[in-house]
Amino acid sequence: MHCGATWSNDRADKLARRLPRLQPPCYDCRGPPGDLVKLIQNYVDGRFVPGKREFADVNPADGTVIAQVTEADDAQVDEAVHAARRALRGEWGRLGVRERAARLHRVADAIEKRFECFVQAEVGDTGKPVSLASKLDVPRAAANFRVFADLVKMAGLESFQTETPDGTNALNYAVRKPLGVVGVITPWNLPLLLLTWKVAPALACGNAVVVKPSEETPATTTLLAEAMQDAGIPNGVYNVVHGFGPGSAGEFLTKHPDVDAVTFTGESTTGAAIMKSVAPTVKPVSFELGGKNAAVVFADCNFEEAVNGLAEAVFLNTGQVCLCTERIYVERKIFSAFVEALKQKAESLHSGWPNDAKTDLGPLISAQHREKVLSYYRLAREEGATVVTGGGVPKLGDNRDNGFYVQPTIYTGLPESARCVKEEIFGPVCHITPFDSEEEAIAMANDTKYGLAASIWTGNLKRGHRVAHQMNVGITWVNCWFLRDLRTPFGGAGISGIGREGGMHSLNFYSELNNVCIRL
Ligand code: NAD
Ligand code: 6OD
Repeated sequence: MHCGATWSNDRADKLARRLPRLQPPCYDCRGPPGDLVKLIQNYVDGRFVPGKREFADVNPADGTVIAQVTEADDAQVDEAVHAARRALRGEWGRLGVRERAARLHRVADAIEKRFECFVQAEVGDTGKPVSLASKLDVPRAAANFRVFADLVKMAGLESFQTETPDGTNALNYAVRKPLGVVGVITPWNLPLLLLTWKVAPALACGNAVVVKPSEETPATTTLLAEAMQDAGIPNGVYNVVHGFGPGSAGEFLTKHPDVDAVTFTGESTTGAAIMKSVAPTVKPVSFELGGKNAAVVFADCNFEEAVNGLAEAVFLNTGQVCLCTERIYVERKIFSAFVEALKQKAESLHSGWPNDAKTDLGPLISAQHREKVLSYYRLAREEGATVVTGGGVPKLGDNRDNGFYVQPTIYTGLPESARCVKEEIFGPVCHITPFDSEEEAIAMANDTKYGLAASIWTGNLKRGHRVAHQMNVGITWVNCWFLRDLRTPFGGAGISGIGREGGMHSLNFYSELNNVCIRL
């Protein structure tokens, strides 16, 4: 299985081969190499610092504890925010855009230098296949820094020469300034990719950040601190506080009066809680939230391409990508053949150890998340679904049975009102429904509160455009999935998000524009 995000797999393969192979563990924040259980610490003002309490970092492939993580209390979050504020008043605040961009390229270099270390840290925390972390997560982290470094140097701003009816002339032009201290809160599914997707443009615009990674995946966020040091990013510009959401580092950060903006990726319900937290201090927010994404497959599609593309869209990262497809609508003429072909694909996927190059499917992130996914597997049966394949836990015959694997699963036969068709499951699962007309397919695809992504599979490009324009989502793919130029807008409609990031949209969120008007 491969992922076509951003660039071709050939290029990612070449990059992976060219980069040095370092042996993990190679990051200081985990303590001396050879320790069985490492300590992942907070990173404040350029130093790794312990906290008063610790929690366990678990490897989802076999349920073992691989590290202890220090939880930041409110005093440490406060320290991190003040360190960020001081950094804005120091060297970082005085750097010109060219030098800032040069340092962001150096962050990308530092990530590439530690390529294997990042891959292993991500694989250990998430259980995702090493092939995926090497082709998608880590190359995209470096790419995020390079893209925004280049973009910010090129970014022009509006200017207007104005003449009023009474003959007064004025020149208006905008000046881009940083927002200040940005709180960044990220989820566990693509930890490094989604973190750097926000940190890179925030730093490109001259902000300082305090980041709170998911409690499930603290490692690569912490390792990034070493890349920041290597790249000459001044102390206090990048700070990491570990912990949970409510009553912990997440909530302390969003409520902090000296945090100027919050950028968040995660569940829609968490987005709603964060909106409440930031309301009293009126902070701007950017939210990338959940999805219940649809695919529409027309009978005139390239059948093999559609089956392969949707196998990837349903099962990549064990279905734990916000853009994954959980609802597939297939034109009735090809419905049975499509269901059978996708079933064969699902059954051919290898649920292996994450570090085995042949592994297609890793575990889910945690015991708790597996229980959630399995509760939907049970619910689907109660709601009357036909189980095409899967629906349970695989028997793997070794320590993986202590991990959090589930079977890739396909259902048919549910009404559109069923909870399994309406609610985000976030596992390797989809429901397939037949349709008879284009209008019916569009209506069913749009019948959701979410609005993140959709894909259309057709040999008729005119139809592709027509249907794509009617999808109520932030991104629609035609005959592909998860392929995107990073300069384009990314975000969700409905409860899938607020605002757009990507390219200039990111730069505009992470800066304050000051319109200067000069009377001529
Ligand atoms: P989550 O919302 O449970 O947690 C995300 C982060 O928010 C974590 O760091 C968590 O500790 C923190 N958090 C939780 N409650 C908080 C609170 N009250 N205040 C402050 N911080 C809080 O999400 P998750 O389970 O980590 O990730 C999966 C979800 O993320 C899915 O719904 C998925 O669709 C969504 N997601 C969306 C996108 C996107 O781009 N739209 C990308 C990835 C994931
Ligand atoms: O590719 C990206 O930039 C992005 N934000 C992807 C989101 C994936 C969700 O899990």
